[in-house]
Parts: sequence; structure tokens; C-alpha cells
Amino acid sequence: MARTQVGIIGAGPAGLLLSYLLHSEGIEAVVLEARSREYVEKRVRAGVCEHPTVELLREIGVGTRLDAEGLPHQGFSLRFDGQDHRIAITELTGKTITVYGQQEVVKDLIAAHEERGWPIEFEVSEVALHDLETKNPHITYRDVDGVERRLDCDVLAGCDGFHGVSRPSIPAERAKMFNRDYPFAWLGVLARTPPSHEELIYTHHPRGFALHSMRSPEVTRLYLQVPHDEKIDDWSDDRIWSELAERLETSNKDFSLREGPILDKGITPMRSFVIEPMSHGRLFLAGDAAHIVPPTGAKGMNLAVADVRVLSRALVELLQHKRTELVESYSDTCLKRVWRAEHFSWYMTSMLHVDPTADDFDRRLQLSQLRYTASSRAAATSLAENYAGLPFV
Ligand code: RFL
Ligand code: PHB
Repeated sequence: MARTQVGIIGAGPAGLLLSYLLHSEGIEAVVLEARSREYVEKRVRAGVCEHPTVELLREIGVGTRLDAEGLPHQGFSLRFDGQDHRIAITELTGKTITVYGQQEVVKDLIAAHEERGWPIEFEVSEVALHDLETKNPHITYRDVDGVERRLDCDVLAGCDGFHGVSRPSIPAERAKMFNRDYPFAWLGVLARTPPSHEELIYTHHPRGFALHSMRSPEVTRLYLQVPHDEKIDDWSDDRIWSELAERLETSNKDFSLREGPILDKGITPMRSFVIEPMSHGRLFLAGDAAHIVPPTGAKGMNLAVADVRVLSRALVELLQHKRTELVESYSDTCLKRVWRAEHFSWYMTSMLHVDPTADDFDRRLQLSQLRYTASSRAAATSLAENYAGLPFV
């Protein structure tokens, strides 16, 4: 039987960063991850780190590669009716965002753990959480060799994403769930070709939403809105490129779609989800385990980072000074920012996608909102300040 102070389930950005922050304050933690190290380091997901996320990663000493390889952006475009309308984030807010892949953040955090000998157990299975309502919760699981283990803890952190085991460990009557499914999904591709434009382009087109993003000067990331039940096998590379070409067509002479070999493709459903509260007894949820936003606002990873920043401080107070105020207010503190991001992500999604259930009235409203956002400094500033990230609470 092993013991640690904080048992962390999940080695995504939330779990790894929480472990890093706790160890840095002298608190012991163990991270348990269902997948292999190779799998979590290769999983292609988020690309945009907002301003407060970058500042935090720098401040705690894991920003070296991000500073060297991340791509700072001072604006992005909204494209509709084939025309680009730039949202000048830096001019409007004084902030920048940085394009740096989530798997790079994950790699940097795993490397930092390895260097310092901080424990992460990969490829564990049958993880179960016990005694959450006591001061001595524990986790049972099988390790990579199939051996049954028990980890006794002071606190558990559920950082195991939307499909993990932590959230379902909370009795249904103790929590309220908020859910919205959208009638579309994103088909994402990673292509070995230089970006077709230096900035991100969020495109509204009658055939559906499209997004031009990137990972590096040699690698482009692109997304297409597809029906929610779409099968990836129905999308050949040729079909993907021709659909992108149609939706991204523009009068902007600085843009021409660059094609290249597709390195990765996949379909992601779109949903909004929140559980309240984000804790139960000695279990604290963080990141996608507690909330999901559709990716249009680029908020998911950033919310995960913000949660664990609040949680790490609260756990330091609890475990080093026996003060409970911050753990008691953890959920309320996070939920304020979570709901702001929920609204922003829903708003960006609604403004930019083609909703198959919409009527002509809805479509006119949508176009009006796009035109207003593109032409009003006040509307653009509101969008830019949400996008660049509101300061940590
Ligand atoms: P993760 O990254 O899902 O990590 C959870 C980890 O828990 C493990 N796990 C378990 N481990 C042990 N036992 C179990 N029973 C377990 N069950 C699961 C999993 O293997 C995994 O390693 O959650 P976390 O840390 O909360 O991080 C959240 C982010 O991953 C997510 O919000 C973002 O990727 C969302 N997102 C974006 N966020 C942004 O901030 N900016 C973006 O530009 C952005 N773009 C995106 C996105 C997500 C996307 N997809 C694929 C969902 C674009 C896309 C297409
Ligand atoms: C990405 O580059 O993967 C990306 C960028 C912006 C988003 C979502 C994803 O809103």
C-alpha cells in the first residue's frame, strides 16, 4: 500500500500542470494515466495558448521551448462573404496569444517531471476512487504490469477529461449537470505544408464553418464543420482539400490555400457541458472532467490551466497550513470563469457555424452579428478580450 498527499487521475494538461505546481510547493503527488506516454505526447488537440496561460507557463519555468518555438499572434480574421475582417487582438487589448500545440505543453511537463523524478504512472487500468467523503480517500488500480495497487491520499484530483472515471464517482444527487449538444462536429486535419496565411482565419460559409490554423512554419492545422454523425472514412484527402478550397475562397490576395500531405485527421463532436459543483468531499475536478466547451473559442486547455492554478493554491493552503477557505471556494471561484468561457465559446460557435435547424430569420441574425463584430470597435474589443483571455481570478 502506497501513500501520497494528492492522487491525480489523468496526465493531460490539467493533471500534469497540477502535479508540477504542487511538487514545486513541496507537496507530494502521483499522476495515474490510462494511456502510454507516447500516446499522450502525440495526441493532436488544442493549439492556442491564451495570454494568461503563456505567462503562467513562463513564470513557473516551463516556457523555454514555448518561447523558442511558439508562434505569437496579434490578431486573427473573421472571413465571411469571401472577405477578411481582422480582429486586432493586441491593438484592442494589449495582449497576444501564442500558437503552441497542446501536445508540446504536455511533452514539456512530462520532461520536467522526468528530470526531477516526480512520479507519473502510465498505462494504468481499472482506476476506481473510494472514500471521497472522508479525509483519507484512496484510489485502486492495476499498474502497467497488471498488479493491483492501492494509493492512499489526503486529496484526489480528477483531471481525467470528459470520459474519465472521476466525475461519475460523484453521486448524481450531489451535482447538477448542464449540457448542450450541437448538430455538427469538426473534422480536423494536420498537413505538412506551410500555413496559407500568417494568422488564424475563422470562416463562415454557406457550406459550413472552416478554420485555418497552424502548428509551425511547416505544418498547417485546418478544420471543417461536418454533420455530427459523419464518418472519417467518407473523407478522402481530395475531398477534404476541395471542401476547404470552396469554403476558404476569398478576395484576399494574401491568401492562397496551400495543400500538402495530410499527417493526421479526425472528427470531434461539439458540446458544451458543466458540472456544479466541481468538487465532492475530498475529490476536486479540473479541466475537461468538469466542463467542456466547443473548440471555436479555443478555451478548453486554457480553462484547464486556470482551474489547476486555483486548485494548487487551495491545496497548498489545506495541506501545509490546514486552512480550508480556498478549497471550500474552489468550485465557485472556477465556475465564474468557466461560465464566461462557456458563453464565449457558445457565442463564437453560433456566430460562425451553419446550423441545419436554422431558418432564414436565424441566418439574417447571424450575418448581422458577423457584420457588427467586424465593423464595431466595441464589439471587436469584447471578442478580442475574451479570446486573449481574461485575467486569472
Ligand atoms: P485531457 O487532455 O482530456 O486529459 C485527460 C487525461 O486523462 C486520461 N484518462 C485517464 N487516466 C486514468 N484513468 C482513467 N480512467 C482515465 N480516463 C482518462 C486521458 O487518457 C487523458 O490523458 O483533459 P485536460 O487535462 O482537462 O485538458 C483539456 C484539454 O485537453 C481540452 O480542453 C482541449 O484540448 C480543448 N481544445 C482546445 N483548447 C484550447 O484551449 N485551445 C484550443 O485551440 C483548443 N482546440 C481542443 C481544440 C480540443 C479539440 N478536440 C480534439 C477535443 C481542438 C480540438 C479539435
Ligand atoms: C487549433 O489550432 O487547433 C485551434 C485553433 C483555434 C481554435 C481551435 C483549435 O479555436
